[in-house]
Amino acid sequence: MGLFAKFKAGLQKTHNKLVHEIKRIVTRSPRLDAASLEELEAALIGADLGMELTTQIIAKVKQSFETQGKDGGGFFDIAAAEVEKSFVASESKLRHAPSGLTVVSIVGVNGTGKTTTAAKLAALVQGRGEKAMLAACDTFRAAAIEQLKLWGQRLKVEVVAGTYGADPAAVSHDAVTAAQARKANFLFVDTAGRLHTKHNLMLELQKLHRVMGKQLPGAPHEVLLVLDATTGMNALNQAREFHKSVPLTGLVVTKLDGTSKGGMVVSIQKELGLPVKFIGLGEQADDLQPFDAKQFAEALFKE
Ligand SMILES: Nc1nc2c(ncn2[C@@H]2O[C@H](COP(=O)(O)OP(=O)(O)OP(=O)(O)O)[C@@H](O)[C@H]2O)c(=O)[nH]1
Ligand SMILES: [Mg+2]
Repeated sequence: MGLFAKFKAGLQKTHNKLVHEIKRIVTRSPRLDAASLEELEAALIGADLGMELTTQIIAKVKQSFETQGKDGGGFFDIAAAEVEKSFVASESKLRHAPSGLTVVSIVGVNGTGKTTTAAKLAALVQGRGEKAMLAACDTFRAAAIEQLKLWGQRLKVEVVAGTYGADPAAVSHDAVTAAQARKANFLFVDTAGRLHTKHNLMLELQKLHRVMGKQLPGAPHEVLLVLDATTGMNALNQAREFHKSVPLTGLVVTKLDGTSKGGMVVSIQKELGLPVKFIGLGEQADDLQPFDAKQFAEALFKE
């Protein structure tokens, strides 16, 4: 499947809902009057595109209809262009250490898709011909270590693990040592799920990062917060709080295939000023895709 087809399939729910509603509104009313513009606005907000961007799209649509007359296709083109433009032109690629090992820490609340994302990222990097390793730093949740090891076996990626109850910082220390010894290009660190409101757990995460930073200056080079798209704008609060405790370098939004509110990707990066680096469009190893504003915008609106 090509990249656009992947985006399209993963964003199907959001796309269907948006396009269905917009078509209904546009074909029903003979002129694009105030009431139908209001309905269009509601449809965009319903997909979590956010107030600011929605207002912008509606203004552009109004302007275009006033100058060029009514045209249903026009709406989708305008909306896609505005969505694409709204993404901060920041680097959406995975950061690279200037030389040697790059350490990527994967953080977030419980169940958002951290472990799966760590594994998928390892697969992605390996697919580019680079060597990846995984660190099982969730020593807390039952079966977390086995879960990552299983991914490791499946992907043929080495996993460095400790025992349950071990200090995650100690495991990360061992993992960095092992990854350096094996001349790995990337080490993906799977951390335990934690609520942003649990102070002691946030301190634990700070310690984990501090220990790696002492061992390898600059590490972790990338701190990715994994957000579950199906939790909608709750994710925003999680992101703000995590960012206060451990400076984030980017976002991963997972489970977009399970929501019709995929517009949250747009509003959340706008609110936080952090780049969305990857999006999760399914449960398989190749369902994690590097974010691409153009493909994303077109998958939402184009047929
Ligand atoms: N549909 C779908 N499911 C996903 C995606 N990403 C992860 N999942 C599923 O979400 C569930 C939780 O994923 P995990 O990777 O275990 O989540 P986690 O954040 O590591 O969970 P904890 O370690 O318990 O905090 C699993 O069943 C994954 O298969 C995605 O993009 N789409
Ligand atoms: Mg996990």
